[in-house]
Amino acid sequence: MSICRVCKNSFKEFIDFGMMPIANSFKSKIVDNEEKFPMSVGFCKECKIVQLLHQPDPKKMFHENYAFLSSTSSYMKEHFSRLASQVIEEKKLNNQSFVVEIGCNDGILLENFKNKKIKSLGIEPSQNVAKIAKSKGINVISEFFNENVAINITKEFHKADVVLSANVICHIPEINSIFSGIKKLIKNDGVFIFEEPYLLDIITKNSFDQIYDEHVFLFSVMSVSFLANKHDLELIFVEHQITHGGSMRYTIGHKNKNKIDQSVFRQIDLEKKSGLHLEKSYLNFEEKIKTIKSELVNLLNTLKSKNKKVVGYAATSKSTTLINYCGITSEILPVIYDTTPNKYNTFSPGANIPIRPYSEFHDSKPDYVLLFAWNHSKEIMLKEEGFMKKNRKWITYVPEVRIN
Ligand code: JHZ
Ligand code: SAH
Ligand code: ZN
Repeated sequence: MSICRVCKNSFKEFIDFGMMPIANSFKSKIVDNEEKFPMSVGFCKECKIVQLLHQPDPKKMFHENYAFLSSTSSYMKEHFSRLASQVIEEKKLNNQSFVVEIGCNDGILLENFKNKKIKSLGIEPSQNVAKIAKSKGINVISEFFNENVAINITKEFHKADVVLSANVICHIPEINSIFSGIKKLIKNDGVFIFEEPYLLDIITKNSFDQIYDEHVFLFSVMSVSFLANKHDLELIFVEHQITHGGSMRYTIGHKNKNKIDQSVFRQIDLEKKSGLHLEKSYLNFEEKIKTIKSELVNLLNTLKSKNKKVVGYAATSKSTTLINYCGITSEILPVIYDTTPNKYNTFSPGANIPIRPYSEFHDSKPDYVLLFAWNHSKEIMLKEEGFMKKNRKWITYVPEVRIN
């Protein structure tokens, strides 16, 4: 039994993935005794949140050498540009307004506000990516956001019209401090808009590789609504997104200041119909995860015995869960190609699979390509259409193991 980070009730795990390395610890050389941490997940019946039982210290994950750069996906650039335009229009933002983003990474979202001369501030603890955002002329504080940081922002600047965050809030264990900080940071009519991988998509697509050390929570509309209420805030609007394999965008305001949109009630109904509030749904999820593992391992072993060349495409954070949970070694998968320069010539966390520059991918002439960035499959399959036609096949494992 563990204690829920949100509501302090006790909850138990439904799946144990075993010991895992830090998901984004791409290493310049193979190290003996790589540090590993237990990774198991549980469901809290009280507040309906799904969470990791243990998470490594955030300073071990987010630092001056953080491997993930937001701007590597052209689709995500368009997505965040659309989000900015939508917020500017709906909240009628102008050069008197103030926007704060929690976890701005390389500035992929805030650059859109900067271009429109709207005052903004990013909070980004990983100094290397914060530096890239700063080089774009964006104002960034390199700290971990929490309630104290929120209070300091209101003192040094002022309250915010809009606080934004994407793929960050589910990374932060001190979740109550985040929400009490938001309560203090937004103006009376201000809003907090954030988006995260959506639990219902993860369960229906069996995308268990969304579970890794950084993702301490898997949110649903039910659990976010509970969290908001606990902090005298209110979830007023939700909107599904196709990004990262299915995400939810949540809009939160001060309590009793806004009308709650039907989308919130509708989505909670759907979550209940899908059993997200029931423990047995998670036990069912566990069974499906085990099936995917055994099918993928069998497939890779069969291809190896037939001397087929299989390579990995995109050294995602998610791949660390898949590779280590399935016990995939560099003998089965000799290389992963990736477009991020700071991942070139490194070794994958745990399994030590070499990561090579994407520019070498086509020359490698694989028979099969295991797609780790399945969430960007539309963008990637379009880009590789011509290359893959030549008697090559993709291997995907979401929502099930398939050869296409
Ligand atoms: P991608 C990260 O997850 C970590 P990851 C984090 N925890 C999170 O929640 C999401 O982002 C937001 C490569 N790639 O976006 C580049 C190609 O090689 O699925 C990157 O290394 N070719 C914050 O890491 C990796 O994929 C391509 O054409 O699972 C990015 O993976 C494309 C599009 C990507 O995020
Ligand atoms: N918003 C971007 C970045 C996601 S990566 C996108 O959607 O692509 C997650 C980011 O959250 C990392 O850059 C990490 O450094 C940052 N982060 C982690 N904990 C944080 C915290 N407590 N406060 C602010 N940012 C945090
Ligand atoms: Zn709880």
